Amino acid sequence: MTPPNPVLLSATRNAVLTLSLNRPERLNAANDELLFALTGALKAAELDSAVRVVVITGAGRGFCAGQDLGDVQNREGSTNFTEHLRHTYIPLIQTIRSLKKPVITAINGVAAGAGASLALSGDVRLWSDQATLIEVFSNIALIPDAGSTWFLPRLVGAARAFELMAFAEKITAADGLKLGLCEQVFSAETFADDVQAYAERLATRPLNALALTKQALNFALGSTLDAALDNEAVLQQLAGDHAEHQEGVRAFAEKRRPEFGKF
Ligand code: LHQ
Repeated sequence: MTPPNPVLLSATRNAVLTLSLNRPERLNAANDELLFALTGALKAAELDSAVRVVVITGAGRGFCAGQDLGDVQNREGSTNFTEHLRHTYIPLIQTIRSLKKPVITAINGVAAGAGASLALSGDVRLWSDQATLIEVFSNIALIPDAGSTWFLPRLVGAARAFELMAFAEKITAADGLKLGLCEQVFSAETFADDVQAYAERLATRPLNALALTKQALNFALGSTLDAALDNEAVLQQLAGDHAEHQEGVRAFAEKRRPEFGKF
């Protein structure tokens, strides 16, 4: 049975599954329940043929303020950070990065700490003009985790990433766009509708090819050029053997728009 106030809200419209972190009074700071619910919902989305694109966003004025610090304080004894990360954030970020469907992180407000890592983990990052991102960890003398040390230097370079992390600088939407932390910025007033429209547009694209594109990019980010070239050749076979490809070629010959949605 669904609890009266679930930590994660879920709604599917026109093949777009929107997962909203729902602890708005704490700016959606994450506790174990929320992290497990989000990871579980993403895994279920992979198997659900009605879902072609997943959006992760936040309820209320925040996206995610990172780990719920009250939750950490309430644990008895010293926190086992390593085990906690291995059981919660690591499977979450791995699930997003390996999901065979595009994941959009829709940053409606502040994304801080592990919430910033989550914001950066999407295949597409859409920000409201009110969104901010803060690598806030050093304010409590922790190191960036949940993938921030991997995502951020690849986007802005190691030295800029270090500076943002060392001073826990607040990055506004305008700066986020300049730095390459997001693909689009939408007005806060129309944010949910703009995100839905973007996601629906993405849902019309060839899903098998996009899943393989994501796999190829993930691989290439950690490989040599030679290895990436060869991996492309292997994955291209999987794309070319799929019915989507036949549809794309047929549509081109017939001078019509391809209908990828049926695959
Ligand atoms: C919060 C939180 C929060 C609880 C706002 N927890 N209540 C991984 C594994 C294991 C352990 C440790 O950490 C990690 C990774 C991490 O994520 S570490 C980083 C943890 N996050 C933070 O340190 C962020 C703390 N929050 C803030 O710095 C500010 O709240 C930000 C900059 C996010 C937003 O500032 P404001 O817009 O001024 O909002 P606010 O501070 O007034 O917060 C609103 C409410 O949300 C407030 O509650 P209250 O009852 O006073 O209204 C905050 O206490 C609560 N809240 N973040 N992480």
